[in-house]
Amino acid sequence: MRVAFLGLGIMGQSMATNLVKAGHEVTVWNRTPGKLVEGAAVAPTPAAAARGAEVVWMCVSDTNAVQQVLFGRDGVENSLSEGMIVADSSTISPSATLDFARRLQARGAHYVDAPMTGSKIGAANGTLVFIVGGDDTDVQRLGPLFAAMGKKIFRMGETSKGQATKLAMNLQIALIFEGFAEALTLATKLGVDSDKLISLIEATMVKSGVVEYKAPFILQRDFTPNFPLRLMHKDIRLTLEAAKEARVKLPALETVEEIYDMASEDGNRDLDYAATLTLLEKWAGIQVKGNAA
Ligand code: NA7
Repeated sequence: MRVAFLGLGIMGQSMATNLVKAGHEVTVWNRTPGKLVEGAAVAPTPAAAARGAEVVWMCVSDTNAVQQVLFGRDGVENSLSEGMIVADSSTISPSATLDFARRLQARGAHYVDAPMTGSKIGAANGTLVFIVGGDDTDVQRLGPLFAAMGKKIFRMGETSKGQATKLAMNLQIALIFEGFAEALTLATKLGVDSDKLISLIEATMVKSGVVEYKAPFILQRDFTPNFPLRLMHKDIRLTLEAAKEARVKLPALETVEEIYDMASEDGNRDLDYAATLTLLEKWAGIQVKGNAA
């Protein structure tokens, strides 16, 4: 398929690469010039990338970035064509997604929200899990592209339900990780060996994919970003905004947001969100260690 891929960040770069590898005709655009994908053409603007494309796929930071890419100067809006599908893998506001979709649909284009989970490693290996909202026929048309970038798609309902679900998923990741980080901090302060604690977690109902994924990085004190703290912070804010719009109270997430505020002020924005642990360690006056460290 002829695909315009907009946004070559940590995720987008690998996703576009996998589309090329699967034989699609890809044109890429990135706000800051100079990012390339081998085998893909490069366009100077979103409008230029989208011209003649069957599908425009976005993967940019946040709601504002998607708005810019679609409706800003030289945005995708200028190159819409009847039947074109605009797919968005950024994690953004569900209510803004509905607004964007309505504006594009009024011009004959189709909109699919397809945020994903799987981090940098999933994007690189083509094993992302897509969480999708949109029309059945559109999602089916995108099938070969989903297959090139991911291992599974979950259909959550009509447009914006992918984004709504993604927020509900990241809410859990943030809280599960926070629980793990607080447990490690307390156990360390009380003299418990972290490797032994983690073995116990893995053998009991406390185990989780989040702990399994993050534990080795923490034990090696490797906080290079698989999922940067600044983006999880953004998702926490989005989730609290969506909750406010829906008149839902999320007290645990409100507290975790404060921890992310402080971890950001501490200079950890561009590290992995696992670096929130370092704040707890600082308060406790300890450092979590494992044999791998
Ligand atoms: P990154 O690595 O932070 O990349 C973000 C991308 O978004 C990058 O290409 C940025 O371009 C682009 N960006 C940021 N702001 C804008 C605006 N205003 N206009 C156009 N493009 C912009 O993020 P990830 O790849 O890890 O994640 C992307 C999304 O997937 C995000 O929503 C996650 O939560 C999930 P730059 O190179 O800075 O010019």
